[in-house]
Formats: sequence, C-alpha cells, structure tokens
Amino acid sequence: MKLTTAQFKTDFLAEIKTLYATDLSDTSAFGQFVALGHLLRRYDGPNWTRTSERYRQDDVKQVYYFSIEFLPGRLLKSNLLNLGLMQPVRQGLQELGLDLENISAAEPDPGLGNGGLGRLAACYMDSMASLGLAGNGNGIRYRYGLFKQVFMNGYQVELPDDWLRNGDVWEIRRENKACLVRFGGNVWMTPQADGSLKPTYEHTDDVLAVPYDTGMVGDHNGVTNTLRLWSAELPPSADQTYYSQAQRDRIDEITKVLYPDDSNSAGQALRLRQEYFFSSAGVQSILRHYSLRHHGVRELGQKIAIHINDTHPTLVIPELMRLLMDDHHCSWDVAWELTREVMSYTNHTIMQEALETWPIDMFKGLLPRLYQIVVEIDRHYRADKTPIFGEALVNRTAPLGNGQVRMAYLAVIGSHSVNGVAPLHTELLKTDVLRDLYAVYPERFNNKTNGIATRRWVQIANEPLAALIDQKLGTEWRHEPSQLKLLGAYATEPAFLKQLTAVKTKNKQALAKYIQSELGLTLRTDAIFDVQIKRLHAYKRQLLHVFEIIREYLAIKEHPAQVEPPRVHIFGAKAAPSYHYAKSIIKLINALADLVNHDPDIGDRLKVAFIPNYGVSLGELIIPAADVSEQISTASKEASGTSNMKLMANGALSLATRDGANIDIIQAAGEANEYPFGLSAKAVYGYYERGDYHAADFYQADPELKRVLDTLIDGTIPGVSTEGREIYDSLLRYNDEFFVLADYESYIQQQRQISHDFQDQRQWQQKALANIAAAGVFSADLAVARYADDIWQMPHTPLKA
Ligand code: GPQ
Repeated sequence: MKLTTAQFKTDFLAEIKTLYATDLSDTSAFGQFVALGHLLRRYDGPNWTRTSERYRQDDVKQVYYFSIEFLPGRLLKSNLLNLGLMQPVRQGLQELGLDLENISAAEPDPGLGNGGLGRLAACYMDSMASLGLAGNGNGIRYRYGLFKQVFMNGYQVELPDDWLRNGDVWEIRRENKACLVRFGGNVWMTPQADGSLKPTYEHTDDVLAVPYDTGMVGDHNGVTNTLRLWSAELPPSADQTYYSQAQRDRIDEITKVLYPDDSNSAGQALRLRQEYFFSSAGVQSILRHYSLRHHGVRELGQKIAIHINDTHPTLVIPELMRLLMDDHHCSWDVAWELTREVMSYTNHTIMQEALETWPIDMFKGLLPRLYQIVVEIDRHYRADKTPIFGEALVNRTAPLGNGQVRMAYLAVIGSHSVNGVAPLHTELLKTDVLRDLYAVYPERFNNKTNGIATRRWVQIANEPLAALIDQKLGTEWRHEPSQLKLLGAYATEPAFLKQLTAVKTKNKQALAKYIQSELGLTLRTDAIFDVQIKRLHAYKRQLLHVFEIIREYLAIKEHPAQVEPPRVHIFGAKAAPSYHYAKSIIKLINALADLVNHDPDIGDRLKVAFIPNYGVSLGELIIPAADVSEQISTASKEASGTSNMKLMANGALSLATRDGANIDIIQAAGEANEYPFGLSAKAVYGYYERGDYHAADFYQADPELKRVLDTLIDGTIPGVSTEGREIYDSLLRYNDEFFVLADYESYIQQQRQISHDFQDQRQWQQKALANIAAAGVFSADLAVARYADDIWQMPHTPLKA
C-alpha cells in the first residue's frame, strides 16, 4: 500500500491519542508498539476482508494447515515488510524521535511451539499468503507458551511464559464462531427411518471452543490469510448449569499451556484432550463454512484440503468421518472416500519415542464416539488388506494394536498423501519407520523438503546483508529467492567479499553487545562465531560440540604458543523439563563456560556463550552473526533441520553430518563450501544390524579422546561431578547410543580445518557467498508451492493487490 511518512505520523499520533488519551511523550515502548499494531491492523483490514470475500466469491479451494504448534515470532516488522511500509514507518518514527527497533523489541514473541515443527508451520503460513494461496492455519491459543528458560547455578530453571498478560494486538476474538467440543460420557446409536444411525449423547463434558484469528499478511500482494487459534472456555449455560471449580479448572487447563516436550510423545490424557479439542473445533468450523455455501458434501474434496502437521491433529480423520455421517447423513463409504481425498499428513521424525500412541482405555473413555469410528476404520482396514498382505503385516499396521490407538498409522490410512521432510528422511520412512505401510500404499509416499521464509530469516533478521544483495541484484530476489543464485557471479570480486565480511562483523557486533549485556561476557568479533541453536537432545549431539571445546581448552593450556584463530562457541537450547540427561548437558555446558571464560591462561582466545531462552527472536539476532553452523546430529536421526537452512542463507558454513537436509545443503552449495563429516546413515544402520558398535574401543584407541572424556570425571570441570559421571557412563557403560565417539575424530578434523581456513578471509567469504547464493533452493515459498501442486492440488497464482 502507499503511505507517506507525513500521513503515517499523523495516523500514528492520532492512534496514540485515541488509545491513551495522552500524547507521545507519555507512552512506553510497549504502548507505542500497541498503537503501531492497531494502526497496521487498520491499514491491513481491507486486505483481510477482501481476501476472505475473494476466496468466497471465487469459490476457490482452501487448505487448512492443522498444527498443534505455531511459532510466528514477532509480527510487527514482518507485517511492515510484507505490507511495504517499512520505509515510511521507520522514517516517520525517527522523525518523531522514536526507534522502530526499540518498539519492535517490546512486542512479546508468542512461544506457541517447541522448535522446528512449530516454526515450519509459521514459515508456511507466511508463504501461503505470499503465494496468494487460500491457506488457513488451525491450532491452539495457549495461555502460556513454552517456558521461559533461565539458568541458576548453571541449571535450567523453567519460568512461565505469560505472553498474553498485556493482551495480543494482532488477534481478533470471534465469539460468534465458537463451537462445542464434547468429551467423555456415553453415546449410543439409534437407527433412523432412512436407515442411518443417529447418536445420542449423555453425561458429556462440553467445552466451548472460541476462535482467535490473526491475519497472515502476504508479501506485497494484498493477500491476508487467517491463522485461527482456539481457546477453551465454559460453554454458555442458558440453564444456569452450575459448574464446580474443579469442572472450570478442567476446561481451563485444555488450552492453558503448551506441552514442553519436543520429539517425545507425552501419553497424557490432557494432551489427548488438547489434540481432539483443536481438531474437532477446526473441522467443525470448516464444515460450517463449507455448508453455508454448498448443498451437498460431494465436492468436498475439490473445495478443501486438510493438512495434518505431524500426528497431533490426526483425529481430524475420525472427526470428519463423524460429522459427515452423523450431521451430513453420509454413508460410511462416501464419508471415507471424501475423508481420504481431503486429508494429507506430514511425518517429522523417525524417532520411535515420538510416534504417538494412546492407550485404548483412555481414548475410549475420553472420546467414545470417535473410538467407535476408529474401531470401524480398523475393521475395514483389516478386512480389505488381510487377503492381500496377510495377517501379520496387517496386525503390525492396523490403527488399533497392542492395546493402543496408533496415530501415525491412522494418519497414513486416512490420508491420500504421506510426506517426509527431506529426501533421506522420506527414504527412511519407506524402508524403516513406515516400511509396512509403504508396502500397502506405495503411491501415497512422497518427499517435501522443508523450507524457510527468507523474508524473516534474511530480509528482516539481516538487513545489512539484504541491503548489500540489493546493491548487486536489485530487489527481485526479495520476492523470488531463487534469484539469489545470481550472487555467484560476484565470488571473484574482492571488494564485494570485503563488504560481506563487513556485514558479518556488524552482525557479530550486535550479538556481542547482547551477550555482553546478558552474560557479562566480552567477545572479540574477529573470532570464529561457532553456533549451535536447537533443542537440547541427545541425538542432536551438543555433546560432540562440547568435546571440541574441551579439546581446544586443553590444547591452549598445554601448548600456549600454538596460535589458532580465536573462537566463540555459542549455544541456544531448551531442554524438556522432564528430560534429565538433556538438563545434565546444559549444566555441563554452563560449567565448562564458567571454567573457560574465567581462565586467565585462555584469555580471549576461547569463549563459550550459552544464551538462555533461545527462541525465534533470539534466532534473528544469532543467525546473522554465525560463521559456523553446527548441524551434527547422528546421521538418520534429524528428519530435516531448518536452522541449517537459516544459517546457510546468512552465510554460515555448515559443519555437518550427512543427515536430514544437510545432505541437500551440501549438495546445493558444493562439498568444498561446507565441512561434512561422520558416519553415514547407512553406516549407522550397519552398526544396528551387526550389533558391533563398541564405544569403548574408540576411547581406548585415541589418547586425545580419552583425555577429553576423562575431564568429565576427574574434576577438571568444577561442579559437574554427578552430571559428568552420568554423561561419561552414558558413553562408555551404556555404549553411546548416538555414536558420539565414533564421529569424534572426523568432527575434530573438520574443526581444525575450519580454524585453518578461516584465516584466509577472502576464501572464507567466497564459501559464505556460495552458501547464500544456494540458499534460494530452500525457500519456503518453493516448498509450499510443491505442497500445493502435488498434495493439495491448489492453484497458486499470486493475487495482485
Ligand atoms: N520436529 Cl516430531 C520438531 O520440531 N518437533 C517434533 O515434535 C517433531 C519433529 C522437527 C524435526 O526434529 C526437524 O528435523 C524438522 O526440521 C522439523 O521438525 C520440521 O520438519
């Protein structure tokens, strides 16, 4: 939209007056943020209304992306960027004596997700709007997001994330669109005159699902889509039904807090209630919207697509069946055909412990009608497939088995598409995790490699880099990230490479400033910034990174004369509160940081910064400052990874195992521009098959490794006697489940190579440039376009404003 600086200033001052009945000098940064938020909502309002009207009038197919997590990050700057208002607003604020950065920092960062899965959902929302695709998000409005992490004495302590305390400027509460979700009680089916069955419910616990909508603004295209998050409330009790405090609490708790566990199935009744709550509310609202405009349900498959982001929303399958049969009078067969046509499922992990299952007794008690439907799905599956695939395979893959409802199997059976998130991951789904179901439904399996929103991760997070790219390429790359490849032409232009270094240094200074103020740690910005940011998990192997730090520490102590470039090791990682081992590693990293950072022999040659409370906003600060991107999971375990793509796009070189999308990154940027190392997935599976991995052999064979490991238990690192022993034992007594010791040598070798290569800044920046230029391949716009083409069958010509 067009907006002059003068007009903006007038509007903004008026908004301040209306909201606060005072003038600018009397407002806080947060107050200014709220006013700006309101103003942007007003500017964008017509787009949002027009988009919905347009979709309705044109009767276009709509996709509903169901995800139990969304991590949108702060929306102020991304809305300004996408609306094309960054310049006049920044300028106008400046003329008023204000600073956009200051105001933006006052926006709470909604932590409605744990990590990669939730952030992916948010990147895809941004891309759907930017492609002009009729895409809707559907999730949970958690009252408390993922815990706020602080360190006390080096230990992780979890504090509540009260992100809604001062309200949310972006959301619209739509009470008139609320619906009832039923739990528990009894249900029985009564035959009707037309032969159908009608359910009667008694003693159910009813919960009111109230939607809160947030506009998802497209990139300069006049499109604003909707992210709908549901909140659980008391149902309107016309009959003055009395709710006890306990009943109120039970309703309240459904959307009170996000489960803080990443890649681990909780198995708790509350989680199952959360899952059904937003699945049911979402499907009800889709069908209500759909029925308003269509007579029959027969063309449902042409008009809507429902995407199941990991197994958490799988109950949309039996829920849609229920509504089609019980409310829309479909037969089983018709309902089943429509359901499969509509549904598609993305798997995000091969880790067994993350594959959700629910004890049948719990499921049946909580969701009696849905249970009947799952039993029926199970019965049909068995009847259809046993003659072809035999009883053994069918028993292994049916939705019900071992006393459990198996969500991933239900998701595959009830969808027309199942995708993994990187080529290796999809391959492992076919050959390992979902092998039997692949045999039954080979045509359903496909790959959709993850992508990232370069708008947020480059244009917003790294303005200096974006400006430099503009100088070379113009601004087209901002809307077509594939254009980034044109940067390759400047690899031999020394002046440009120097500018790249200058950009990196500037970003390192900004991060160093933050670390100085938060951790009291002074950093040299000519040091290698070696970054690992992701959830703390054994398979992600922060431990391997720790061993490199210990090795460097010992090397400097023992050979003070040997000079390598200074290093700063930067971590950001939350551990699930119940994940004991991961918390021990946090304590170890903090203890090591304490030791290293305060040792006068070490000085500024080596520093360790564990930045607490990692999340989207900290990512925006850390990623642009990184030289090295640590992507060091055990090969086969990381489904894709997405921080690998964000770091690459910001010119960090990957120190990476051949796992997940690292493989594709290494291929896209070229082997010579990354630092690959370690066992291949095939080698890892080889160890599993032969059962001949002996971690202790590596320990015995390599004196340096032995020396490093011994520091865990010999008092070198003060304050970790219990944690050090626990970790030491996990590697040597319990044989190192994630092959840390097997990969130690090749990892260290690449770290040495990095230290060597970094000293030639010209060559280093050439490699950084190769990474930036290749990053366009991993644009979320492209990923979403592939979903639209192959899975959702939706047109996505951008709508022009
Ligand atoms: N992922 Cl199953 C999560 O962040 N949370 C989860 O519960 C599961 C997966 C991640 C996965 O570990 C990464 O490799 C992916 O890049 C990411 O999902 C998005 O696909």
